[in-house]
Amino acid sequence: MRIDVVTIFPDYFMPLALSLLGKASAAGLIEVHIHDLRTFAHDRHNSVDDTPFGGGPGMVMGPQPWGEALDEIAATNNALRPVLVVPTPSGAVFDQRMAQAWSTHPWLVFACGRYEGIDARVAQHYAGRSDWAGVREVGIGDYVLAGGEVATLVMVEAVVRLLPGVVGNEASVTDDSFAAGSMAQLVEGPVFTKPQEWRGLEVPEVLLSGHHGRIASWRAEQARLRTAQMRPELAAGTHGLQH
Ligand code: 6GU
Repeated sequence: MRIDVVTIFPDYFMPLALSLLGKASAAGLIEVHIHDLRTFAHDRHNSVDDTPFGGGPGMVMGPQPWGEALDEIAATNNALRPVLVVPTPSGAVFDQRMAQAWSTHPWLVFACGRYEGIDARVAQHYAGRSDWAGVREVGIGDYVLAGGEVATLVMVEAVVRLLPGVVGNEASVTDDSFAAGSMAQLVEGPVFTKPQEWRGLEVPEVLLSGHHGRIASWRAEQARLRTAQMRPELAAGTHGLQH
């Protein structure tokens, strides 16, 4: 998978060289390119923002540098159609299903906005371009961040760990909280490792029994209990039904 990120803060993406994502890059499973939006601005101060039409607080990122940056990125590979991801708190909320859907695309381009966001014509323009595979405006939850950079890191990590060969144990991906399949819309229950007793607390005995059937039913029940307690909206089945 190829991943491009356009941002005015390229240093935000240094964590992509670490851990799971760094290993995926080193192994050639992903190819990541970070672009500084300011290199596509042409005035003396490399400005990328301006006052909003209609008035109001804050600044809006103008369409000109975005158009040039995205066109230049797309022109580097005419064989693939990129999906444009525009992180924004006003978008649909990113979830595991989106991560799974995106993990099947060969090329994701993230456009990180700052200030009050990116001129709306940018998303509109690329949604209408047949040489692009569409535009996804998405947020990561109901709170406001200073820009799309952290949200992009979240989404990249969620997508890349689903790619074949990135996580050592494939079962640890399919059994995740929210993964499609038997555990769908449940969070995972508690996990334990050695020692068997720690500060007076014992590991649940069923986990030591070696009885795989009983262990599986216990874990399923724990997942149901934990979901009811921590995520009642999931337990009620009223979450994610719009997908
Ligand atoms: Cl994608 N951007 C910003 N600025 N705030 C957010 C967000 C994105 N998702 C949740 N809050």
